[in-house]
Amino acid sequence: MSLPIHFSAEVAEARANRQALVALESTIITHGMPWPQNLETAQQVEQTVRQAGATPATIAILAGRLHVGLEAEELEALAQAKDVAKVSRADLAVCMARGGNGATTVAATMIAAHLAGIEVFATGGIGGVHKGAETSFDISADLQELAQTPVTVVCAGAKAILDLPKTFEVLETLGVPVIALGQDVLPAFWSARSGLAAPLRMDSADEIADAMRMRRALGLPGGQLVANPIPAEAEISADALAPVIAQAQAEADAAGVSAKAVTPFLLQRIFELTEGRSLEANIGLVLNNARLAAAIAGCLASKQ
Ligand code: PSU
Repeated sequence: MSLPIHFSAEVAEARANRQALVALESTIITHGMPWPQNLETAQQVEQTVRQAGATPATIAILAGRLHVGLEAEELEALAQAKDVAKVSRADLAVCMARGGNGATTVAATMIAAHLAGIEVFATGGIGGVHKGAETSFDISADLQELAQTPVTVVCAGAKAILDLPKTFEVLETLGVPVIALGQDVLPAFWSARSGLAAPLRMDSADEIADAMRMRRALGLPGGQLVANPIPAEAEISADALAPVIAQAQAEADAAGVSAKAVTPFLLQRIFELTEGRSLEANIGLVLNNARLAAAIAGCLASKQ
């Protein structure tokens, strides 16, 4: 059978002209942020990518078709839709075969980006090893995807709700290069500094693009994870956030929240407990990542 894939008008044109493209995910829209900031942020992220000289391709499944790039009205509808599945590698095909609607996680967005020939993807924070994983075994499929799909993912670190040392241990085991931009420590999503040493450091989009090209030349599978620190004006300090995360985690445990529901539950509770500050930080870091991803995509396109 042929793949039910659809390109938005803007993405189709960019592909025809071999212009720089940046993939964007949709779980952050449907499960990561509340209405209406989710739509406003998604629109701003797309605009930021355009201003930085690349074409945005927001990815989602609509009525069973894999959309690479959404038209403005499709994005608006998705941001308000209920009952959109959070889709990762395991359930992507099932969602499409059933004609369903799905928001793509980092893992599923990487798969779609690669199918569409897009090498760079901007998000907020990847999934990782959850606290208590030694008993729950809750480890995001995003990590395994980074090990096998050749896309450079720009994030602001792994979300600080996770067990960060274990998350980066797993990435090392899987052979995923983790590159901090412009600093020697890894960022922690809402905070610029995690206290963990960065395995690799680079200082420009050009260097990151060169490393991606070299991976390709070596025939190595998998992508790169770029950890771009949140801008200072948007940051919440790790110390201020630690008790909030602990409370949200305790509530999730008490309520028996598990599997795919954990990350959305924690993000929503942290939003409430910080009276919206965590969302402002999240928006600031996503826009910052969109800018860097567009610059990397520009470097890759210019040297093809
Ligand atoms: N970045 C954000 N907010 C989010 C996400 C990323 O700023 O909600 C989403 C991504 O889609 C990522 C998912 O793949 O969170 C991780 O979910 P889980 O921990 O269940 O794998």
